[in-house]
Amino acid sequence: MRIDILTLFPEMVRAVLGESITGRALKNSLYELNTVNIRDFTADKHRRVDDSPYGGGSGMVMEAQPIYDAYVSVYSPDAKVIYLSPQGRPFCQQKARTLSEEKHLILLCGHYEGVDERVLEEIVDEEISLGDFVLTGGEIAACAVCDAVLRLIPGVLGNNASSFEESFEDNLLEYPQYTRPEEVLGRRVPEVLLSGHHKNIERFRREKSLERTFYKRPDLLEKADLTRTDLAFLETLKKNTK
Ligand code: 4FN
Repeated sequence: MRIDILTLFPEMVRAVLGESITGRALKNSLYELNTVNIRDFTADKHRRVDDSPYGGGSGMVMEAQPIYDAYVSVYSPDAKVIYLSPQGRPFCQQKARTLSEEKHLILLCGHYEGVDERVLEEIVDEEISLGDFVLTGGEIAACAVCDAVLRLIPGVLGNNASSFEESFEDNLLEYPQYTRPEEVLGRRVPEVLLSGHHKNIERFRREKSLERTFYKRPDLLEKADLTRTDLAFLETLKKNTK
């Protein structure tokens, strides 16, 4: 996969994706990352890329021309162009999955009050939002989307990648994790995890996953892959809640 990120802050994006697992994958050429500084495409002698909005009002708007020229410089016929925007569809794991199958992504990050609508109409295939809050720019959202997409690319996570993935793809929250020592601050590891009884451990973890999802994110249960045993367990939770 090739990813081009059109941004006013290329160092910010490289700093984030250059670390940890996405950084290792970049070194190992498991994907290509190209950050494009929109300012390099300004036609203005003072290197300005923003101007005041037609119709008046406060703040500045990113001009169409530098963004369009930055886009042309990285365009390929395979490219899918994504604008990170609060107006986009909320990002989700299913979207990360489908994007991980693309050959070429071009991500556009906005700043100031936003981007001249006409360049968005011309180049954007899809708008994606990270969530309902105000950001100063689209870069952090772009990095989050890249992180979610890149870890799905074969080889990026390393060996036991597929088993790691399975645990997330059933749309349940994770069960609690514990590591040595057996007692911390007077709190012991649940006995079943020390028992070596694999069937019981599996059942304990599944029930904790279901319980957490039920109490903390009941909305996720609608999308979850549930067995009849899961549904029966959820019924006992509902009864205890009443
Ligand atoms: N944000 C809201 C309403 C109006 C404006 C904003 C806002 C950065 C260029 C967009 C924000 C949130 C999630 C990109 C927010 C995202 C952005 C994102 C983003 C500067 C213009 C702006 C009602 C959502 C609170 C600023 C709501 N995911 N404007 O944040 O780019 O991707």
